[in-house]
Amino acid sequence: ILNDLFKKAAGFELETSADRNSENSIQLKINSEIAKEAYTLNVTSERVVLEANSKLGFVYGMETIRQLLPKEIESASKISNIGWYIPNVEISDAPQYSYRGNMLDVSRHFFRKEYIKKHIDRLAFLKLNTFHFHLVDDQGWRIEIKKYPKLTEVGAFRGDQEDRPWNARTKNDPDAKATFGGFYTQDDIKEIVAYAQEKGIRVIPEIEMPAHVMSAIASYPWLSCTGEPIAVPSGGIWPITDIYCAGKETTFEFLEDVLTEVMKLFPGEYIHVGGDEATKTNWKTCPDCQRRIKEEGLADEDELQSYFMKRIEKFLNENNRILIGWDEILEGGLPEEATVMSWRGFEGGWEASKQGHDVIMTPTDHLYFDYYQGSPDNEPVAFNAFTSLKRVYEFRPVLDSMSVAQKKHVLGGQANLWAEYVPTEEHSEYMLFPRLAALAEVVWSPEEQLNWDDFSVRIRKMMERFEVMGINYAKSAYAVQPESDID
Ligand code: NAG
Repeated sequence: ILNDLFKKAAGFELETSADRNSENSIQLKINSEIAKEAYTLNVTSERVVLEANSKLGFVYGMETIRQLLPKEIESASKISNIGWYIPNVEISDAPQYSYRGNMLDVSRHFFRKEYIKKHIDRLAFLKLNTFHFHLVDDQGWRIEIKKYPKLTEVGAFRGDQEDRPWNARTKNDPDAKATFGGFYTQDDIKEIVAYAQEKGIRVIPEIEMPAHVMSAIASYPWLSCTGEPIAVPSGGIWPITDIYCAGKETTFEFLEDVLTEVMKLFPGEYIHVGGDEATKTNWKTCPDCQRRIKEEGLADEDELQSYFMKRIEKFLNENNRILIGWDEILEGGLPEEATVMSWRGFEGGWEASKQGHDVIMTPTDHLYFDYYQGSPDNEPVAFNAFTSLKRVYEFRPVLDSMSVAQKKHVLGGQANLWAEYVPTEEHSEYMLFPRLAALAEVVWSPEEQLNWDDFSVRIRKMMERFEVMGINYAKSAYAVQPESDID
């Protein structure tokens, strides 16, 4: 990490040596008494000593050294007249929560592999540890699946005919009109996952089901109840009634094939399978779905979704993976080992943890970064709701009303950037920064140390560094902070 930075910014590399007494050096020591992920950093006028007991501990310590160095370390300008000093400090540090994440929706708008890698660097910079890759949604299927080539031949591209805000990019580029989209080849995915691993970031793929899958049904209409052809839609369409058929066996064969390829590409324990916002209108009239309900002795369509998710969970568990789903998977009964991502407030997380399930908190009120960060009068068009920097900072993963056992099940928090209104990579930076820094602090630091007044001063310094890093952060995060009139 540091070598790369020095090479780019200063034009020299650090020398490595086994000499323990050398001055003006950065010493790395393995210390078996230090907890996993923790590190200590001791900077005196003689030397810098970083101690840890795991790769992650060293990575976090390095990122701290990086942040203590002058901000010019972030530029690629080969500056020669800078003294690369860092302040004398004594730090003993470790994360509070084991899950510190960010989700990027690359379906509503596609972001290139190069940008994804850049984004992963920035997550590492903030000591976040999880990148949730939302690869499937109505507006685009973004991952190559060899057995089903149409998923990306057809499902990764959409025609944008209507004049809607989320069409901003294609509107400005008429040539892109008919073919807006893109996807990651399996080689791209391997490259991204390997890159992330190197930086201490795990990647969790999300393969949505049973709804939010119009891109898949457009590619293979036999996946739906009616089998009728549909097109990949351009914008958000609610309620989401296009849904995989839960009655036909072919749906499950398809999903198991897809997940088999996905699991080969993503070695981590978690696979996210969505589960949100499934309107079951089609299931109500589909003879296959109704037959399934009868045969399985299910009470209604909610229990049919639960049957669906449980079947997928069984398959994932057989492959030693853990299922994550949005909090709707509580309805009709949770799969046995599922981890729940609580987005419609904290309630789903409260309930799931009560039932003994692990939980990741990602409530709309604090962590939806597709919402406005300031007054809509001064901000580019966004989803019509509000998540100010301060609101992000006020997020706490656990609730006072939770028992000790429930609190233990809360793994951490995650900010979600849905991309209906995020047509470009630059715009995604705008929505993510500086808000992501607020989340990073909240999930890393002990609660008693969190202090908005203090953060609000330090974040200005951080924004100066974002500037050097070339991030298109929201400068308005400071100009406007009304505790909004928007709900
Ligand atoms: C929800 C949808 C998501 C959408 C977003 C907009 C979840 C789990 N589902 O309606 O597809 O993009 O909110 O804020 O958030």
